[in-house]
Amino acid sequence: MTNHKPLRVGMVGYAFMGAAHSHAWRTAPRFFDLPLQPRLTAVAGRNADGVRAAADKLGWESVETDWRRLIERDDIDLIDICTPGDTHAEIAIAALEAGKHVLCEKPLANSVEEAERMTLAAETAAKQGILSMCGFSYRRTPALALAKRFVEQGRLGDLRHIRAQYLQDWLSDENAPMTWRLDKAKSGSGSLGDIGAHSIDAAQWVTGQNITGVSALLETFVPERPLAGDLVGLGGHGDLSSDAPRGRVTVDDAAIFSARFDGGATSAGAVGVFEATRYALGRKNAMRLELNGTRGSLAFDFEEMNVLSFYDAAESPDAGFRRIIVTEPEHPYVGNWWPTGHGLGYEHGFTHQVVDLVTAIGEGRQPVPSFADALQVQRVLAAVESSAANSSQWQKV
Ligand code: SOE
Repeated sequence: MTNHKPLRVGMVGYAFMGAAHSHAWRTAPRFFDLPLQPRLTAVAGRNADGVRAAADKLGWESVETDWRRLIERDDIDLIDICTPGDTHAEIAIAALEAGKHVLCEKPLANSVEEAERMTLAAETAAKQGILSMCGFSYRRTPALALAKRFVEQGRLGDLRHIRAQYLQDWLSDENAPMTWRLDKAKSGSGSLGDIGAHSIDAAQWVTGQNITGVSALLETFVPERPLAGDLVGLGGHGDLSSDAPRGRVTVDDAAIFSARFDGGATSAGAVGVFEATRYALGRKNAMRLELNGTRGSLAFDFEEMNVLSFYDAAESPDAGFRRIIVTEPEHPYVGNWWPTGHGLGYEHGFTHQVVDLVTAIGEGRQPVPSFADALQVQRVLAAVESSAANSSQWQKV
């Protein structure tokens, strides 16, 4: 039974991530027993009409047109940051210093410097019981959480290869219009930080190993795109007329890098290959991870998110990969939803993220991933950019 002591949330931003987080705040206490009862107290956005409409649609009790008001209000306990990366540091640090818990969308920031300041503020606030987490939601996909369980149980043995791809295709059309995700000042980077960050966090978390160095290349295939209003969403089709004003793309369209891992607490470090792109025509949200160890292999593809493929070297070689449908009650998170075989979706990762965050806050312990965990991802992102800018030279993290 969920405790009725409220956890009053103030969310900044109400686009794609705002909608996903709102769903999670509403749904978590209805399927999981939580130590605190989330309340959708206020949502903030600069456009008064837009934020009012979002509050009505997404279920928020009140609205603000300045995020600073959320931080001033004494009826808000937690700030949920669902904005582009250029505002994460200012909002998170102000919230933590005002004694508000923080959930911040990924990537943590647009630079290592910002991420370091955020992590320092988080560690200082934690001493006063003010807690924070970064929203790498794929950790809460049951199949990836099961993959981590398999690694921890030693079912793969020592890891040799870590292979991560994140493939989308919403920029394949060269006339797809500009969005904030293509403007370095807003987004910090392109495919690398937007989707590559998920692969980096997932690979490090599932394996328990951190990346220690990379060799990378970045590519921008389409340097200019039609300006089509203040598009914040994904994809869409721009003005096809050739004389439509066009804006410069200032981020990577694709990121490719090799990596060494530190071996974690177990073994010699694994080697990794990463790829993130928005031009893999036909791949819609193929966040993939494959691990090859000395006793077995695991493979996951978010486009079949309820499945985990497992190869056990102890079985006969012709046994092939086992296709595990990750919907058994003993699988992570699944027991709180539907009978076996009835799959989950993208939104469940956000609900599980709220469950884990609220439970940690209720129990007074550090939620994961912490800002420090997200800072490690930020360091990898910076190393990839540095390597790519220096003829793909090896770059330590
Ligand atoms: C766009 O690439 C995007 O919405 C990412 O920003 C999200 O983090 C990812 O979960 C889905 O794709």
